Amino acid sequence: MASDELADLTDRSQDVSQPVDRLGIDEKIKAESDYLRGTIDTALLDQITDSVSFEDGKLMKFHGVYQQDDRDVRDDRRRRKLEPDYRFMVRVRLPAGVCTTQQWLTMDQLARDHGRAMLRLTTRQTFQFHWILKDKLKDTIAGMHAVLLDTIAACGDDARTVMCTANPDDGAIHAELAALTKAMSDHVIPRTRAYHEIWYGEQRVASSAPQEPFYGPTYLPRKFKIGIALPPSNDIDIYTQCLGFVAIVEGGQLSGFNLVVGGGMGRSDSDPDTFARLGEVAGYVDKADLIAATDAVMGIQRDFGNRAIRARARFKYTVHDKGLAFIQAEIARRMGKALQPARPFIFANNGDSYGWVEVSPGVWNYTFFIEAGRILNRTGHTLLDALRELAEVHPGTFRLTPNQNLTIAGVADADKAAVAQLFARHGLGEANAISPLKQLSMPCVALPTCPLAMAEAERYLPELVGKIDLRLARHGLGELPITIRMTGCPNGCARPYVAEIALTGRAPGKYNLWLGGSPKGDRLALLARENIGEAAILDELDGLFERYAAERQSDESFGDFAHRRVQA
Ligand code: SRM
Ligand code: SF4
Repeated sequence: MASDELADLTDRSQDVSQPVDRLGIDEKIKAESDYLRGTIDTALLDQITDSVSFEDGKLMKFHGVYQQDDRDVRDDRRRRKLEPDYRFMVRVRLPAGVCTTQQWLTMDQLARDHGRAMLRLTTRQTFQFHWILKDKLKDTIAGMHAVLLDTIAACGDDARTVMCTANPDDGAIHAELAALTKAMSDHVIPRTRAYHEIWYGEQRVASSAPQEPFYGPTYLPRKFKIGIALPPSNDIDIYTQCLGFVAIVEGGQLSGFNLVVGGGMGRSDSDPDTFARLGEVAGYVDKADLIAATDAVMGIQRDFGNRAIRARARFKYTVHDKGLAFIQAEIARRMGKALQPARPFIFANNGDSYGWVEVSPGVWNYTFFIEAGRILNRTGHTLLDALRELAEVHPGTFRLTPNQNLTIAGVADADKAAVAQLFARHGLGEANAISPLKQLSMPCVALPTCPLAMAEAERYLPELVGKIDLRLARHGLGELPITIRMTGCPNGCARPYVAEIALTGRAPGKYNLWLGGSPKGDRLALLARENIGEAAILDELDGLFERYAAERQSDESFGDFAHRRVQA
């Protein structure tokens, strides 16, 4: 790297504690990428391998594309001296999880054409396609462009697709928030034309304008996550976002937002310097200042985030290391005005509102449980087909929820029965007729596609939930709502560390057991047992259920009780 480029890397940094010779490899790759172009264009044409180079793989994340391989066949292929079964995961940018029916139909078709006829709804309200072959990537991405969807910054060291409460009672406020969420998402994505050149085949045009006026050549130190919550719903788990906005509604109107800064889940079992952290309320801004506040906070992370140690590069560590007072002062300096005192708000829970909810007179939303967010046809339950059929006639929209479920939004009174009949015809009439524990269960993807998975999650949690339900029933607790989340590794993609019961993968069949998050998502769970298998998990929970049934204080949630017990 030339010395002037190295100087450029620190141009934006006012933090003198980051000498240039200690910058991580990712900083070098970004700086040398020609604003995210790398050699992706030629790598896509290379027919010798189904993979791309390490550097292009890193850069493709900024384009919403991850190189993976089928881990179920990895060992067999290695034995047969074959290269891994390389595939790509493509993640869509879908602000607020709002999807038109036209967009849904396109997603459906692309999944059928290139993604083994399945879609995955994620914990951040978007679609993932798995199993895409390298030579189908352009078709997939150009295909969604036709309905104004893209994958820009769905991953990478930039601001991800922005989340928003999916299914509040007030349809008008949701419409305003969803529009603000979309505007914010469009504002925070990279400006480089690399995406348009690589995926849409546009010609590069010479320009003297800066390619990345905000981000600069090295983007952010790490990914950055933003979400807007509309109380009393905390479905987006605002305390786990890098930057959260709590919508404040006064006199029936949206007035502004409380800022919550510095949350994050990712941690490593082997590195005690990494930890899950809850965001802190920093103050209030009027709604007109939403984008200015976002720029200020992202600017702080761009300039002060740790670019030398990637494991400490998330914004939560910047907030932790610098302190809230410093962050508040920097926001004020960058915005040219101080944050106002935070306004009161109350969260009720972090789950979804299942079933029918009337959002304005005569207009309804229907939210239903989707196991692990996986949309496909199974024998007797043809979910993919059902949603295509519905998308062909539904005049409203579909909304992806932060709990991997789906809301059919904007159903007229007169159409409710037809929607119910359609679901019944596809074997989905009883989608929500499941235990409260199952309704509040959420696994990450894990095996076989996630390269970081150490244990199963999506393929195992449903079975385990069934066994836990039997234990609950034994103690007369079958109707108890408890959030339970499972991840295949400690990274926390299902936001486990705020769940009442959480299991994070350590090794095949082995998990750490965390207990005592709150049903509102505002408290971290505590590590109760390490590296245990199913029998020990069930024993531990069974004992706790027994004590809860006998000793709980009135109205005490299971999470509150478990927190008391583990702390004691
Ligand atoms: Fe995640 C990485 C899947 C939400 C923390 N996450 C990954 C990768 C891309 C693995 C990789 O780096 O190669 C996983 C792809 C698996 C696959 O085969 O699809 C993956 N993360 C997911 C999804 C699909 C889980 C799901 O079941 O829905 C979620 C996609 C969200 C989206 O639409 O953008 C997903 N990931 C999250 C969340 C939850 C959230 O953001 O609300 C977290 C915890 C919050 C946070 O960021 O602190 C999360 N993912 C991580 C981390 C740990 C980051 C850290 O701070 O250390 C990694 C690993 C990394 O980035 O190095 C990771
Ligand atoms: Fe993969 Fe770990 Fe995220 Fe699960 S938590 S999807 S195993 S990175």
